[in-house]
Amino acid sequence: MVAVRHLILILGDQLSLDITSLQGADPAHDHILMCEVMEEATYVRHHKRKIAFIFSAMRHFAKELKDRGFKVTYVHLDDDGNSGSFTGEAERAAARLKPQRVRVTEAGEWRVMEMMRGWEQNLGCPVDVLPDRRFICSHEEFRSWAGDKTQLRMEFFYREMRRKTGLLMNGDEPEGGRWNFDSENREPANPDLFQPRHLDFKPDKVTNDVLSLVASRFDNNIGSLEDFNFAVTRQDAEAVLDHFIETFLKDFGAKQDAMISREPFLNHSLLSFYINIGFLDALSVCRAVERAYHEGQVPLNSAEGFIRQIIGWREFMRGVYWLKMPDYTEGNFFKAKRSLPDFYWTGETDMNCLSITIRDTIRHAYAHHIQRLMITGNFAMLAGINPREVHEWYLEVYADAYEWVELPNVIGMSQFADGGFLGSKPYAGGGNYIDKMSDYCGECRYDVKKKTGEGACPFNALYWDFIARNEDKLGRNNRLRPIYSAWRRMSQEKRHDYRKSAERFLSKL
Ligand code: FAD
Ligand code: DLZ
Ligand code: SF4
Repeated sequence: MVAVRHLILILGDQLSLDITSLQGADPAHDHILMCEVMEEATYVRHHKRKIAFIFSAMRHFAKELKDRGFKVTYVHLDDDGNSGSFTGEAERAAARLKPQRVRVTEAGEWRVMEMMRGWEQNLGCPVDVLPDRRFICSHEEFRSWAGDKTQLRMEFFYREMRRKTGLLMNGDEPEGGRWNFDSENREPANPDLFQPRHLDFKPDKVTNDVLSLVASRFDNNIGSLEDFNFAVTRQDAEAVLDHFIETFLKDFGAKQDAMISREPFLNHSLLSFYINIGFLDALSVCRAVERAYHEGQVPLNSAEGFIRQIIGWREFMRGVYWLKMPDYTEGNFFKAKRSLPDFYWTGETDMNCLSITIRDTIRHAYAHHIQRLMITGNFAMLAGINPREVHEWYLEVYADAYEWVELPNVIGMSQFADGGFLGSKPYAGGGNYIDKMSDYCGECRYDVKKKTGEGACPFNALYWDFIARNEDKLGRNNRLRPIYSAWRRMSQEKRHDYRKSAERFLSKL
Protein backbone atom coordinates (compact mmCIF):
# COMPACT_ATOMS: atom_id res chain seq x y z
CA MET A 1 0.00 0.00 0.00
CA VAL A 2 1.28 3.51 -0.89
CA ALA A 3 1.91 5.51 2.28
CA VAL A 4 -0.79 8.11 2.92
CA ARG A 5 0.54 11.61 3.50
CA HIS A 6 -2.60 13.33 4.81
CA LEU A 7 -5.86 11.81 5.94
CA ILE A 8 -8.32 14.65 5.31
CA LEU A 9 -11.58 14.56 7.24
CA ILE A 10 -14.41 16.58 5.69
CA LEU A 11 -17.43 17.23 7.90
CA GLY A 12 -21.00 17.37 6.65
CA ASP A 13 -21.10 21.18 6.56
CA GLN A 14 -17.72 21.56 4.84
CA LEU A 15 -18.72 20.57 1.32
CA SER A 16 -16.51 23.00 -0.54
CA LEU A 17 -13.56 22.41 -2.85
CA ASP A 18 -12.00 25.54 -1.33
CA ILE A 19 -12.22 24.31 2.26
CA THR A 20 -8.83 24.79 3.94
CA SER A 21 -8.37 21.07 4.64
CA LEU A 22 -8.37 20.44 0.86
CA GLN A 23 -5.95 23.21 -0.02
CA GLY A 24 -2.82 21.67 -1.47
CA ALA A 25 -4.42 18.21 -1.38
CA ASP A 26 -2.90 15.78 -3.86
CA PRO A 27 -4.86 12.73 -5.10
CA ALA A 28 -1.60 10.82 -5.40
CA HIS A 29 -0.68 11.17 -1.74
CA ASP A 30 -3.73 12.12 0.28
CA HIS A 31 -6.87 10.27 1.32
CA ILE A 32 -10.24 11.78 2.14
CA LEU A 33 -12.63 10.57 4.84
CA MET A 34 -16.32 11.45 5.04
CA CYS A 35 -18.71 9.72 7.39
CA GLU A 36 -22.39 9.55 8.24
CA VAL A 37 -22.44 8.99 11.99
CA MET A 38 -25.23 8.48 14.51
CA GLU A 39 -23.68 10.93 16.97
CA GLU A 40 -24.19 13.81 14.52
CA ALA A 41 -27.55 12.53 13.35
CA THR A 42 -28.89 12.31 16.92
CA TYR A 43 -27.26 15.04 19.08
CA VAL A 44 -30.64 16.66 18.61
CA ARG A 45 -33.62 15.06 16.87
CA HIS A 46 -33.11 16.80 13.54
CA HIS A 47 -35.96 17.30 11.10
CA LYS A 48 -36.08 14.39 8.62
CA ARG A 49 -35.50 16.75 5.69
CA LYS A 50 -32.38 18.17 7.33
CA ILE A 51 -30.77 14.73 7.70
CA ALA A 52 -31.78 13.74 4.17
CA PHE A 53 -30.38 16.99 2.75
CA ILE A 54 -27.06 16.66 4.55
CA PHE A 55 -26.53 12.97 3.75
CA SER A 56 -27.47 13.37 0.10
CA ALA A 57 -25.29 16.48 -0.27
CA MET A 58 -22.38 14.60 1.39
CA ARG A 59 -22.78 11.60 -0.94
CA HIS A 60 -22.87 13.85 -4.02
CA PHE A 61 -19.85 15.80 -2.84
CA ALA A 62 -17.90 12.57 -2.22
CA LYS A 63 -18.68 11.56 -5.79
CA GLU A 64 -17.42 14.91 -7.08
CA LEU A 65 -14.15 14.37 -5.18
CA LYS A 66 -13.80 10.85 -6.59
CA ASP A 67 -14.46 12.19 -10.10
CA ARG A 68 -11.56 14.55 -9.52
CA GLY A 69 -9.32 11.60 -8.82
CA PHE A 70 -9.29 11.63 -5.03
CA LYS A 71 -9.38 8.45 -2.98
CA VAL A 72 -12.36 8.82 -0.69
CA THR A 73 -13.45 6.58 2.15
CA TYR A 74 -17.16 7.30 2.51
CA VAL A 75 -18.76 5.63 5.52
CA HIS A 76 -22.52 5.15 5.15
CA LEU A 77 -24.71 5.24 8.24
CA ASP A 78 -25.53 1.54 8.01
CA ASP A 79 -22.08 0.28 6.99
CA ASP A 80 -20.74 -2.61 9.06
CA GLY A 81 -18.30 -1.41 11.66
CA ASN A 82 -19.46 2.23 11.59
CA SER A 83 -18.47 3.33 15.09
CA GLY A 84 -21.09 6.09 15.10
CA SER A 85 -18.86 9.10 15.86
CA PHE A 86 -16.36 11.40 14.18
CA THR A 87 -13.74 10.32 16.72
CA GLY A 88 -14.39 6.62 16.16
CA GLU A 89 -14.30 6.98 12.37
CA ALA A 90 -11.14 9.08 12.40
CA GLU A 91 -9.54 6.42 14.64
CA ARG A 92 -10.60 3.56 12.38
CA ALA A 93 -9.35 5.28 9.23
CA ALA A 94 -6.08 6.34 10.87
CA ALA A 95 -5.45 2.79 12.12
CA ARG A 96 -6.08 1.40 8.64
CA LEU A 97 -4.28 3.99 6.51
CA LYS A 98 -1.52 5.07 8.93
CA PRO A 99 -1.30 8.63 7.57
CA GLN A 100 1.61 10.89 8.39
CA ARG A 101 -0.84 13.58 9.53
CA VAL A 102 -4.57 14.11 9.84
CA ARG A 103 -6.01 17.38 8.52
CA VAL A 104 -9.40 18.83 9.27
CA THR A 105 -10.90 22.28 9.04
CA GLU A 106 -12.15 23.57 12.39
CA ALA A 107 -15.74 22.57 13.14
CA GLY A 108 -18.52 25.15 13.16
CA GLU A 109 -19.80 23.92 16.50
CA TRP A 110 -18.10 24.18 19.86
CA ARG A 111 -19.26 20.66 20.74
CA VAL A 112 -17.30 19.15 17.84
CA MET A 113 -14.21 21.29 18.48
CA GLU A 114 -14.16 19.90 22.03
CA MET A 115 -14.21 16.38 20.55
CA MET A 116 -11.22 17.15 18.37
CA ARG A 117 -9.07 18.19 21.32
CA GLY A 118 -8.19 14.61 22.19
CA TRP A 119 -7.55 13.44 18.63
CA GLU A 120 -3.80 13.82 18.50
CA GLN A 121 -3.56 11.30 21.32
CA ASN A 122 -6.29 8.97 20.01
CA LEU A 123 -5.10 8.86 16.41
CA GLY A 124 -1.42 8.42 17.08
CA CYS A 125 -0.27 11.07 14.60
CA PRO A 126 -0.19 14.88 14.39
CA VAL A 127 -3.59 16.47 13.73
CA ASP A 128 -3.78 19.84 11.96
CA VAL A 129 -6.98 21.72 12.77
CA LEU A 130 -7.09 24.49 10.16
CA PRO A 131 -9.03 27.76 10.27
CA ASP A 132 -12.30 27.95 8.35
CA ARG A 133 -11.65 30.64 5.76
CA ARG A 134 -15.21 30.57 4.37
CA PHE A 135 -15.95 33.39 6.80
CA ILE A 136 -14.97 36.99 6.14
CA CYS A 137 -14.11 37.77 9.74
CA SER A 138 -11.67 35.53 11.61
CA HIS A 139 -12.11 34.68 15.30
CA GLU A 140 -9.13 36.90 16.18
CA GLU A 141 -10.47 39.83 14.17
CA PHE A 142 -13.90 39.58 15.80
CA ARG A 143 -12.38 39.29 19.26
CA SER A 144 -10.29 42.37 18.65
CA TRP A 145 -13.30 44.33 17.28
CA ALA A 146 -15.41 43.27 20.30
CA GLY A 147 -12.61 44.24 22.72
CA ASP A 148 -14.08 44.74 26.18
CA LYS A 149 -17.41 46.17 24.96
CA THR A 150 -20.27 45.08 27.19
CA GLN A 151 -22.75 45.30 24.30
CA LEU A 152 -22.12 44.61 20.63
CA ARG A 153 -24.11 46.14 17.80
CA MET A 154 -24.31 44.51 14.38
CA GLU A 155 -24.63 47.84 12.55
CA PHE A 156 -21.09 48.98 13.48
CA PHE A 157 -19.60 45.57 12.80
CA TYR A 158 -21.36 45.53 9.43
CA ARG A 159 -19.68 48.82 8.42
CA GLU A 160 -16.30 47.26 9.17
CA MET A 161 -17.19 44.31 6.94
CA ARG A 162 -18.28 46.66 4.14
CA ARG A 163 -14.95 48.45 4.37
CA LYS A 164 -13.05 45.18 4.53
CA THR A 165 -14.74 43.61 1.49
CA GLY A 166 -15.32 46.83 -0.47
CA LEU A 167 -18.88 45.62 -1.15
CA LEU A 168 -21.14 48.52 -2.19
CA MET A 169 -18.42 51.05 -1.38
CA ASN A 170 -17.27 54.14 -3.26
CA GLY A 171 -13.83 54.58 -1.79
CA ASP A 172 -14.48 55.17 1.92
CA GLU A 173 -18.15 56.06 1.41
CA PRO A 174 -21.11 53.67 1.25
CA GLU A 175 -22.91 53.45 -2.09
CA GLY A 176 -25.93 55.75 -2.12
CA GLY A 177 -24.56 57.80 0.80
CA ARG A 178 -26.06 55.57 3.52
CA TRP A 179 -24.95 52.32 5.12
CA ASN A 180 -28.41 50.91 5.64
CA PHE A 181 -31.61 51.17 3.60
CA ASP A 182 -33.82 49.22 6.00
CA SER A 183 -36.31 52.05 6.33
CA GLU A 184 -37.32 51.28 2.72
CA ASN A 185 -37.66 47.56 3.43
CA ARG A 186 -40.81 47.37 5.51
CA GLU A 187 -43.62 46.96 3.03
CA PRO A 188 -46.53 45.14 4.65
CA ALA A 189 -48.07 41.93 3.35
CA ASN A 190 -49.59 42.07 -0.08
CA PRO A 191 -50.65 38.73 -1.58
CA ASP A 192 -49.56 38.51 -5.22
CA LEU A 193 -51.24 36.05 -7.59
CA PHE A 194 -48.21 36.21 -9.84
CA GLN A 195 -45.65 35.46 -7.14
CA PRO A 196 -42.88 33.57 -9.02
CA ARG A 197 -41.88 30.05 -7.95
CA HIS A 198 -38.63 28.86 -6.47
CA LEU A 199 -36.68 26.04 -8.12
CA ASP A 200 -37.52 22.40 -7.30
CA PHE A 201 -35.05 19.56 -7.75
CA LYS A 202 -36.27 16.05 -8.41
CA PRO A 203 -34.51 13.40 -6.28
CA ASP A 204 -32.03 11.24 -8.18
CA LYS A 205 -31.08 7.66 -7.22
CA VAL A 206 -28.61 8.82 -4.54
CA THR A 207 -31.23 11.04 -2.93
CA ASN A 208 -33.91 8.35 -3.15
CA ASP A 209 -31.62 5.92 -1.29
CA VAL A 210 -31.07 8.53 1.40
CA LEU A 211 -34.80 9.26 1.64
CA SER A 212 -35.50 5.55 2.28
CA LEU A 213 -32.75 5.42 4.89
CA VAL A 214 -34.07 8.48 6.71
CA ALA A 215 -37.67 7.28 6.51
CA SER A 216 -36.73 3.98 8.14
CA ARG A 217 -34.13 5.13 10.68
CA PHE A 218 -35.57 8.50 11.75
CA ASP A 219 -39.26 7.79 11.51
CA ASN A 220 -40.05 9.45 14.85
CA ASN A 221 -38.29 12.70 14.06
CA ILE A 222 -40.31 15.78 13.18
CA GLY A 223 -41.13 16.62 9.61
CA SER A 224 -42.06 15.25 6.27
CA LEU A 225 -39.96 13.96 3.38
CA GLU A 226 -42.81 14.44 0.95
CA ASP A 227 -41.81 16.20 -2.29
CA PHE A 228 -38.21 16.53 -1.18
CA ASN A 229 -36.90 19.23 -3.51
CA PHE A 230 -33.57 20.51 -2.15
CA ALA A 231 -30.54 21.03 -4.36
CA VAL A 232 -27.99 18.40 -3.32
CA THR A 233 -25.10 19.35 -5.59
CA ARG A 234 -22.96 22.46 -5.86
CA GLN A 235 -24.10 23.01 -9.46
CA ASP A 236 -27.78 22.95 -8.48
CA ALA A 237 -27.13 25.27 -5.54
CA GLU A 238 -25.53 27.68 -8.02
CA ALA A 239 -28.71 27.47 -10.11
CA VAL A 240 -30.70 28.49 -7.00
CA LEU A 241 -28.46 31.54 -6.62
CA ASP A 242 -28.84 32.55 -10.29
CA HIS A 243 -32.60 32.10 -10.15
CA PHE A 244 -32.80 34.17 -6.97
CA ILE A 245 -30.86 37.03 -8.51
CA GLU A 246 -32.86 36.98 -11.75
CA THR A 247 -36.29 36.51 -10.19
CA PHE A 248 -36.53 37.50 -6.53
CA LEU A 249 -33.75 39.90 -5.61
CA LYS A 250 -35.36 42.97 -7.17
CA ASP A 251 -38.17 42.96 -4.57
CA PHE A 252 -36.21 41.22 -1.81
CA GLY A 253 -35.94 44.41 0.24
CA ALA A 254 -39.53 45.52 -0.13
CA LYS A 255 -40.96 42.11 0.78
CA GLN A 256 -38.38 41.11 3.39
CA ASP A 257 -40.60 41.55 6.44
CA ALA A 258 -43.91 40.40 4.94
CA MET A 259 -45.73 37.16 5.83
CA ILE A 260 -48.35 35.61 3.53
CA SER A 261 -50.45 32.53 4.31
CA ARG A 262 -49.86 30.33 1.30
CA GLU A 263 -46.45 31.71 0.40
CA PRO A 264 -43.84 30.17 2.70
CA PHE A 265 -40.88 31.48 0.69
CA LEU A 266 -41.90 34.81 -0.87
CA ASN A 267 -38.80 36.63 -2.17
CA HIS A 268 -36.39 35.02 0.26
CA SER A 269 -33.37 33.39 -1.30
CA LEU A 270 -33.44 29.89 0.36
CA LEU A 271 -29.66 30.12 0.19
CA SER A 272 -28.86 29.54 3.86
CA PHE A 273 -28.99 25.74 3.35
CA TYR A 274 -26.37 25.91 0.63
CA ILE A 275 -24.12 28.56 2.11
CA ASN A 276 -24.04 26.85 5.52
CA ILE A 277 -23.25 23.43 4.08
CA GLY A 278 -20.42 24.80 1.92
CA PHE A 279 -21.91 24.54 -1.58
CA LEU A 280 -21.93 28.32 -2.00
CA ASP A 281 -19.32 30.79 -0.83
CA ALA A 282 -20.82 33.67 1.18
CA LEU A 283 -18.56 36.37 -0.27
CA SER A 284 -19.05 35.17 -3.87
CA VAL A 285 -22.82 35.24 -3.34
CA CYS A 286 -22.55 38.86 -2.19
CA ARG A 287 -20.33 39.79 -5.13
CA ALA A 288 -22.93 38.32 -7.53
CA VAL A 289 -25.62 40.42 -5.86
CA GLU A 290 -23.44 43.54 -6.03
CA ARG A 291 -22.86 42.86 -9.74
CA ALA A 292 -26.61 42.66 -10.37
CA TYR A 293 -26.96 46.07 -8.68
CA HIS A 294 -24.16 47.66 -10.76
CA GLU A 295 -25.70 46.22 -13.93
CA GLY A 296 -28.96 47.96 -13.05
CA GLN A 297 -30.97 44.76 -12.53
CA VAL A 298 -31.89 45.40 -8.89
CA PRO A 299 -32.32 48.48 -6.69
CA LEU A 300 -29.88 49.45 -3.97
CA ASN A 301 -32.25 48.81 -1.05
CA SER A 302 -32.54 45.16 -2.09
CA ALA A 303 -28.85 44.61 -2.81
CA GLU A 304 -27.76 46.34 0.39
CA GLY A 305 -30.44 44.60 2.46
CA PHE A 306 -29.34 41.20 1.20
CA ILE A 307 -25.60 41.81 1.57
CA ARG A 308 -26.18 43.09 5.12
CA GLN A 309 -27.82 39.78 6.08
CA ILE A 310 -24.71 37.91 5.04
CA ILE A 311 -21.65 40.03 5.79
CA GLY A 312 -23.49 41.71 8.66
CA TRP A 313 -25.80 39.38 10.54
CA ARG A 314 -24.33 36.04 9.53
CA GLU A 315 -20.74 36.98 10.32
CA PHE A 316 -21.78 38.82 13.47
CA MET A 317 -23.65 35.79 14.79
CA ARG A 318 -20.67 33.54 14.24
CA GLY A 319 -18.42 36.07 15.97
CA VAL A 320 -20.70 36.26 19.01
CA TYR A 321 -20.97 32.44 19.18
CA TRP A 322 -17.23 31.88 19.41
CA LEU A 323 -16.75 34.84 21.72
CA LYS A 324 -19.34 33.62 24.20
CA MET A 325 -19.32 29.81 24.10
CA PRO A 326 -19.77 27.63 26.07
CA ASP A 327 -21.70 29.85 28.52
CA TYR A 328 -23.96 31.39 25.88
CA THR A 329 -26.33 28.37 25.88
CA GLU A 330 -27.20 29.09 29.52
CA GLY A 331 -28.51 32.64 28.91
CA ASN A 332 -31.89 33.21 30.57
CA PHE A 333 -32.16 36.93 31.32
CA PHE A 334 -35.90 36.80 32.07
CA LYS A 335 -35.56 33.59 34.11
CA ALA A 336 -38.21 32.00 31.89
CA LYS A 337 -39.24 28.52 33.05
CA ARG A 338 -42.28 27.41 31.10
CA SER A 339 -41.94 24.34 28.83
CA LEU A 340 -42.30 24.62 25.09
CA PRO A 341 -45.97 24.00 24.25
CA ASP A 342 -46.77 20.75 22.42
CA PHE A 343 -48.17 22.64 19.45
CA TYR A 344 -44.60 23.60 18.43
CA TRP A 345 -44.33 19.96 17.26
CA THR A 346 -47.67 19.76 15.46
CA GLY A 347 -48.90 23.24 14.52
CA GLU A 348 -52.20 22.37 16.20
CA THR A 349 -53.23 25.67 17.71
CA ASP A 350 -56.02 28.13 17.00
CA MET A 351 -53.50 30.94 16.72
CA ASN A 352 -53.30 31.07 12.95
CA CYS A 353 -49.93 32.83 12.77
CA LEU A 354 -48.29 30.10 14.87
CA SER A 355 -50.16 27.32 13.15
CA ILE A 356 -49.03 28.48 9.69
CA THR A 357 -45.42 29.09 10.69
CA ILE A 358 -45.09 25.74 12.46
CA ARG A 359 -46.84 23.82 9.67
CA ASP A 360 -44.51 25.50 7.11
CA THR A 361 -41.61 24.42 9.30
CA ILE A 362 -42.79 20.81 9.56
CA ARG A 363 -43.42 20.62 5.83
CA HIS A 364 -40.29 22.36 4.51
CA ALA A 365 -37.74 22.45 7.38
CA TYR A 366 -37.84 26.15 6.56
CA ALA A 367 -39.58 29.30 7.71
CA HIS A 368 -38.38 32.71 6.70
CA HIS A 369 -36.67 35.12 9.05
CA ILE A 370 -39.61 37.20 10.12
CA GLN A 371 -41.68 34.08 10.89
CA ARG A 372 -38.82 32.69 13.01
CA LEU A 373 -38.33 36.01 14.78
CA MET A 374 -41.78 37.57 15.14
CA ILE A 375 -44.05 34.51 15.30
CA THR A 376 -42.46 31.44 16.94
CA GLY A 377 -39.66 33.42 18.61
CA ASN A 378 -41.82 36.32 19.75
CA PHE A 379 -44.48 33.99 21.17
CA ALA A 380 -41.90 31.95 23.10
CA MET A 381 -40.40 35.07 24.65
CA LEU A 382 -43.76 36.67 25.53
CA ALA A 383 -45.02 33.39 27.02
CA GLY A 384 -41.88 32.94 29.13
CA ILE A 385 -40.65 29.68 27.57
CA ASN A 386 -37.30 28.42 28.81
CA PRO A 387 -34.77 29.67 26.19
CA ARG A 388 -32.85 26.40 26.28
CA GLU A 389 -35.92 24.52 25.03
CA VAL A 390 -36.50 27.21 22.41
CA HIS A 391 -32.88 26.85 21.26
CA GLU A 392 -33.17 23.08 20.94
CA TRP A 393 -36.38 23.39 18.95
CA TYR A 394 -34.77 25.74 16.42
CA LEU A 395 -31.70 23.53 16.14
CA GLU A 396 -33.92 20.53 15.35
CA VAL A 397 -36.47 21.89 12.96
CA TYR A 398 -34.60 23.96 10.35
CA ALA A 399 -32.48 22.42 7.61
CA ASP A 400 -30.04 25.36 7.82
CA ALA A 401 -29.55 25.01 11.59
CA TYR A 402 -26.05 24.65 12.97
CA GLU A 403 -25.43 25.83 16.48
CA TRP A 404 -22.95 28.60 15.55
CA VAL A 405 -25.67 30.51 13.68
CA GLU A 406 -28.82 29.22 15.36
CA LEU A 407 -27.82 29.83 18.99
CA PRO A 408 -27.05 33.57 18.81
CA ASN A 409 -30.16 34.09 16.70
CA VAL A 410 -32.27 32.37 19.35
CA ILE A 411 -30.59 33.30 22.63
CA GLY A 412 -29.52 36.77 21.54
CA MET A 413 -31.74 38.13 18.81
CA SER A 414 -35.02 36.35 19.38
CA GLN A 415 -35.25 35.64 23.14
CA PHE A 416 -33.10 38.53 24.49
CA ALA A 417 -31.84 35.84 26.86
CA ASP A 418 -28.33 37.36 26.82
CA GLY A 419 -29.75 40.52 28.43
CA GLY A 420 -28.98 42.72 25.43
CA PHE A 421 -25.43 41.71 24.58
CA LEU A 422 -26.25 41.64 20.88
CA GLY A 423 -29.55 43.48 20.60
CA SER A 424 -30.61 46.87 21.95
CA LYS A 425 -34.17 45.80 22.78
CA PRO A 426 -36.26 42.64 22.69
CA TYR A 427 -38.03 41.84 19.42
CA ALA A 428 -41.45 41.77 21.09
CA GLY A 429 -44.65 42.54 19.24
CA GLY A 430 -48.38 42.28 19.84
CA GLY A 431 -51.18 41.36 17.45
CA ASN A 432 -51.07 44.76 15.72
CA TYR A 433 -47.59 44.15 14.40
CA ILE A 434 -48.49 40.69 13.09
CA ASP A 435 -51.67 42.03 11.50
CA LYS A 436 -49.76 44.82 9.76
CA MET A 437 -47.04 42.57 8.37
CA SER A 438 -49.15 39.51 7.43
CA ASP A 439 -52.50 38.28 6.17
CA TYR A 440 -52.69 35.74 9.02
CA CYS A 441 -55.19 37.48 11.27
CA GLY A 442 -58.04 37.56 8.74
CA GLU A 443 -58.38 33.77 8.94
CA CYS A 444 -57.80 33.42 12.67
CA ARG A 445 -60.30 32.32 15.30
CA TYR A 446 -59.07 35.18 17.48
CA ASP A 447 -59.85 38.85 16.94
CA VAL A 448 -56.67 40.85 16.61
CA LYS A 449 -58.49 44.09 17.40
CA LYS A 450 -59.85 42.74 20.66
CA LYS A 451 -57.41 43.38 23.46
CA THR A 452 -58.63 41.21 26.32
CA GLY A 453 -61.33 38.70 27.23
CA GLU A 454 -62.93 35.84 25.31
CA GLY A 455 -61.83 35.68 21.65
CA ALA A 456 -59.17 38.37 21.97
CA CYS A 457 -55.84 37.81 20.18
CA PRO A 458 -53.56 36.26 22.83
CA PHE A 459 -50.55 38.23 21.57
CA ASN A 460 -52.13 41.46 22.83
CA ALA A 461 -52.38 40.48 26.49
CA LEU A 462 -49.15 38.49 26.37
CA TYR A 463 -47.30 41.53 25.05
CA TRP A 464 -48.39 43.84 27.86
CA ASP A 465 -47.96 41.13 30.46
CA PHE A 466 -44.38 40.62 29.26
CA ILE A 467 -43.74 44.38 29.48
CA ALA A 468 -45.26 44.57 32.97
CA ARG A 469 -43.63 41.52 34.51
CA ASN A 470 -40.17 42.49 33.25
CA GLU A 471 -40.27 46.14 34.24
CA ASP A 472 -37.35 45.69 36.64
CA LYS A 473 -35.22 44.37 33.76
CA LEU A 474 -36.40 46.53 30.86
CA GLY A 475 -37.83 49.67 32.48
CA ARG A 476 -34.59 51.62 32.09
CA ASN A 477 -34.06 50.64 28.43
CA ASN A 478 -34.13 53.91 26.45
CA ARG A 479 -35.68 52.31 23.40
CA LEU A 480 -38.60 51.02 25.49
CA ARG A 481 -39.28 54.32 27.20
CA PRO A 482 -42.39 55.13 25.09
CA ILE A 483 -43.76 51.63 25.76
CA TYR A 484 -43.38 51.96 29.52
CA SER A 485 -44.91 55.46 29.41
CA ALA A 486 -47.90 54.04 27.54
CA TRP A 487 -48.20 51.23 30.10
CA ARG A 488 -48.13 53.67 33.01
CA ARG A 489 -50.70 55.91 31.34
CA MET A 490 -53.20 53.04 31.07
CA SER A 491 -56.00 52.86 33.61
CA GLN A 492 -55.57 50.51 36.52
CA GLU A 493 -58.50 48.49 35.22
CA LYS A 494 -57.08 48.07 31.72
CA ARG A 495 -53.73 46.98 33.08
CA HIS A 496 -55.46 44.51 35.37
CA ASP A 497 -57.46 43.11 32.41
CA TYR A 498 -54.34 42.58 30.34
CA ARG A 499 -52.57 40.76 33.15
CA LYS A 500 -55.60 38.61 33.99
CA SER A 501 -56.15 37.68 30.34
CA ALA A 502 -52.50 36.69 29.99
CA GLU A 503 -52.64 34.70 33.22
CA ARG A 504 -55.72 32.81 32.05
CA PHE A 505 -54.15 32.04 28.68
CA LEU A 506 -50.82 30.94 30.15
CA SER A 507 -52.44 28.71 32.74
CA LYS A 508 -53.99 26.71 29.90
CA LEU A 509 -50.87 26.54 27.75
P1 FAD B 1 -32.86 35.34 3.16
O1 FAD B 1 -33.95 36.10 3.79
O2 FAD B 1 -32.89 35.15 1.70
O3 FAD B 1 -31.50 36.01 3.62
C1 FAD B 1 -30.30 35.87 2.87
C2 FAD B 1 -29.20 35.22 3.67
O4 FAD B 1 -28.79 36.05 4.73
C3 FAD B 1 -29.57 33.90 4.32
O5 FAD B 1 -29.44 32.84 3.41
C4 FAD B 1 -28.57 33.81 5.45
O6 FAD B 1 -27.35 33.25 5.01
C5 FAD B 1 -28.32 35.27 5.81
N1 FAD B 1 -29.06 35.68 7.01
C6 FAD B 1 -30.19 36.41 7.07
N2 FAD B 1 -30.51 36.70 8.35
C7 FAD B 1 -29.56 36.12 9.11
C8 FAD B 1 -29.35 36.04 10.51
N3 FAD B 1 -30.15 36.63 11.39
N4 FAD B 1 -28.29 35.31 10.94
C9 FAD B 1 -27.47 34.69 10.07
N5 FAD B 1 -27.62 34.75 8.74
C10 FAD B 1 -28.65 35.46 8.27
N6 FAD B 1 -30.12 31.17 9.94
C11 FAD B 1 -29.41 30.07 9.67
O7 FAD B 1 -28.69 30.03 8.67
N7 FAD B 1 -29.47 28.98 10.49
C12 FAD B 1 -30.25 28.97 11.60
O8 FAD B 1 -30.30 27.99 12.32
C13 FAD B 1 -31.02 30.12 11.91
N8 FAD B 1 -31.82 30.17 12.99
C14 FAD B 1 -32.54 31.30 13.27
C15 FAD B 1 -33.33 31.33 14.42
C16 FAD B 1 -34.03 32.47 14.72
C17 FAD B 1 -34.85 32.55 15.99
C18 FAD B 1 -33.98 33.58 13.88
C19 FAD B 1 -34.74 34.82 14.21
C20 FAD B 1 -33.21 33.56 12.74
C21 FAD B 1 -32.47 32.42 12.42
N9 FAD B 1 -31.66 32.36 11.27
C22 FAD B 1 -30.92 31.23 11.03
C23 FAD B 1 -31.49 33.53 10.41
C24 FAD B 1 -32.47 33.60 9.22
O9 FAD B 1 -33.77 33.47 9.68
C25 FAD B 1 -32.16 32.56 8.16
O10 FAD B 1 -30.80 32.67 7.77
C26 FAD B 1 -33.02 32.75 6.93
O11 FAD B 1 -34.37 32.69 7.27
C27 FAD B 1 -32.67 31.71 5.89
O12 FAD B 1 -33.53 31.78 4.79
P2 FAD B 1 -33.09 32.43 3.41
O13 FAD B 1 -31.83 31.81 2.95
O14 FAD B 1 -34.26 32.37 2.52
O15 FAD B 1 -32.76 33.91 3.88
C1 DLZ C 1 -25.97 17.87 10.96
C2 DLZ C 1 -25.19 16.67 10.54
C3 DLZ C 1 -25.81 15.41 10.51
C4 DLZ C 1 -27.25 15.25 10.78
N1 DLZ C 1 -25.13 14.31 10.22
C5 DLZ C 1 -23.82 14.39 9.90
C6 DLZ C 1 -23.05 13.23 9.60
O1 DLZ C 1 -23.51 12.11 9.68
N2 DLZ C 1 -21.77 13.41 9.24
C7 DLZ C 1 -21.19 14.62 9.16
O2 DLZ C 1 -20.02 14.72 8.78
N3 DLZ C 1 -21.88 15.73 9.51
C8 DLZ C 1 -23.17 15.64 9.85
N4 DLZ C 1 -23.87 16.76 10.19
C9 DLZ C 1 -23.16 18.04 10.23
C10 DLZ C 1 -22.29 18.14 11.48
O3 DLZ C 1 -23.13 18.03 12.62
C11 DLZ C 1 -21.48 19.41 11.48
O4 DLZ C 1 -20.47 19.30 10.54
C12 DLZ C 1 -20.88 19.66 12.83
O5 DLZ C 1 -21.89 20.01 13.71
C13 DLZ C 1 -19.86 20.77 12.83
O6 DLZ C 1 -20.46 22.01 12.63
FE1 SF4 D 1 -51.90 35.53 15.47
FE2 SF4 D 1 -53.50 37.07 16.96
FE3 SF4 D 1 -53.44 37.41 14.35
FE4 SF4 D 1 -54.54 35.21 15.38
S1 SF4 D 1 -55.25 37.31 15.62
S2 SF4 D 1 -53.16 35.32 13.63
S3 SF4 D 1 -53.23 34.85 17.15
S4 SF4 D 1 -51.75 37.74 15.76
